[in-house]
Amino acid sequence: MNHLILPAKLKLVAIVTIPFLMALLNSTNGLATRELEFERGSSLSFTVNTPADVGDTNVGDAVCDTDGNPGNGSQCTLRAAIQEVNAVAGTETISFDPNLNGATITLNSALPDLLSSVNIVGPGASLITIERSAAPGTPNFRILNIPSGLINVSISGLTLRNGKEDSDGGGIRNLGNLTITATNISGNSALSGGAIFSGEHSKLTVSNSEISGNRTIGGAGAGILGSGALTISDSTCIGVSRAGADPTGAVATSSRRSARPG
Ligand SMILES: [Ca+2]
Ligand SMILES: [Ca+2]
Repeated sequence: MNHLILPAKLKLVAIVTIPFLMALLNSTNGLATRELEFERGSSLSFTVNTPADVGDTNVGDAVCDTDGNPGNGSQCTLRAAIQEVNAVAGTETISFDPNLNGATITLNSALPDLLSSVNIVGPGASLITIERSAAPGTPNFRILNIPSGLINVSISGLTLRNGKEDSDGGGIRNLGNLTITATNISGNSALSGGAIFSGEHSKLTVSNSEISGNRTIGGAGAGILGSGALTISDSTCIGVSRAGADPTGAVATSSRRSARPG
């Protein structure tokens, strides 16, 4: 390493000035970082503590609460948590109160699309189920929709069931970057991509999960139809066709994707 030989006076100026400039730089960087964090939104966390399916009463206040009364604590539903997640940028977390273990969250209408990066952390596929209601007259809708290529979503430790969609992706439609871990996706149906449809420019990673008993209504991929990057590891993926007898379409990639591997 080369050392500059400076006159004594210049050395003194350097000793005094450089730490000052470094301190100023650090301070400016810190300010810039904090401003950036504010712009991006903080990493908020919401804990679902009721299986009810009602919306937040004051969306955007960073409090997941459905009864309009902050004085009695938060009555936080999955629907309300997603509404609050969508109200801020950044990467938020939705988790589930242990008191909900064993519960089924029954949806009577489609949840809001996921519009902000979020980690949805369940306690285990056998402990929390999120399902489209099986009641007669319930409209067709999928369980989760990720319509933007700009967001990252992870889902773990949940069962997603009984989604029904007239187009692609009965359980989940992913146009972003989706990671699914230790999750069971079953009993969903769609025109194609019975459990999951993942779009051409999207990324889907599935590990330690079971995708079974999903079906298509004439299209490909009774389990998964993936057109973008697709990684499946340590998972079971079994699909059934409309006839209920053909498991060959459990995972399908589009012909366009097949023609351009990698
Ligand atoms: Ca709120
Ligand atoms: Ca409340």
